[in-house]
Amino acid sequence: MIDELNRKFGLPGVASFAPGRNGLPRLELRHGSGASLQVYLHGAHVTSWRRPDGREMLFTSGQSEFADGRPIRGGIPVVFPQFGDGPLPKHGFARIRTWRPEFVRVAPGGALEARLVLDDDAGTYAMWPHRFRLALDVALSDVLTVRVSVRNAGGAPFSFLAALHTYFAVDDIACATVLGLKGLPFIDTVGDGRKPGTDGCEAIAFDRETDRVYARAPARVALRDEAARFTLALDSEGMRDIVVWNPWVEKSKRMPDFGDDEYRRMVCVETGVVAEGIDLPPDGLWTGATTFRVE
Ligand code: TA6
Repeated sequence: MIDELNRKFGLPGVASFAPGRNGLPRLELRHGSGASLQVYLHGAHVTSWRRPDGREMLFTSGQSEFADGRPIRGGIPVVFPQFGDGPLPKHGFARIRTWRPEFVRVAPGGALEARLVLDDDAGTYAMWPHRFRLALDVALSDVLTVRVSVRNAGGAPFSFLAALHTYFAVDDIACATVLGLKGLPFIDTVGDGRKPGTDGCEAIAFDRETDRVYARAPARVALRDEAARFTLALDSEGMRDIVVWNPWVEKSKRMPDFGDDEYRRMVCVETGVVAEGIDLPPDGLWTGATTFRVE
């Protein structure tokens, strides 16, 4: 399978497939700037994004499973068509299905681009009786852009939620903050609650379990890692909501695919449509994208 994938999609020196964890096929992109990216066909799951100097910007748990039917813990989980708990598997089924590559190419400006797609099948239709085509597009240069596209391939409208549930690697959560959400209303979803709140601070700091949904958030937010001395800007289009999450101590202990102390080295800043569903008519198309830029 790997040989066939490389025959069809490999680009010598810049793009190749290789067996990843547990032999799952993984596309590896290597940009001339020194930046690199790894994305599994399982879930179209980006598990590594290294900036040009080689620093890994994403967190993936050392205890993550890499198995059929199970989500990878970390990287950029693709959430669709459900966010959180509900009648479908948590955060939907897109992240636990095997996607297939549609293209790998070098864009005119030199960025490395790849598209993975997922169509409905008997398994998804049994859970969610709609025809769809999902596409995940990555574009790697000295920045990373990730785009999710949803097409309604059926004859009836449907409503969905979607997100990039991105886990960022930080040197120490005690020195990490999220900027750009000052004073904006959010829903605190820690535990079973859904408590409205606002935070008048310039930056969200982390000293407890944090799980906030900001509906209608700004298109730009940023993650500051004071210990590693970088600011990572997230610029989105079509992704109208932001979720900020760190499981902290007790929830980390309850997650079998997450180390008890790994909360100290990660924070999720998620971009998507998670508060209100997107209604898509037959043949309708929705796209949302986020560009990640280290400053
Ligand atoms: O986005 C935050 C959240 O909904 C948290 O409540 C937590 O459950 C997290 O997602 C991880 O969910 P997962 O299903 O990947 O364990």
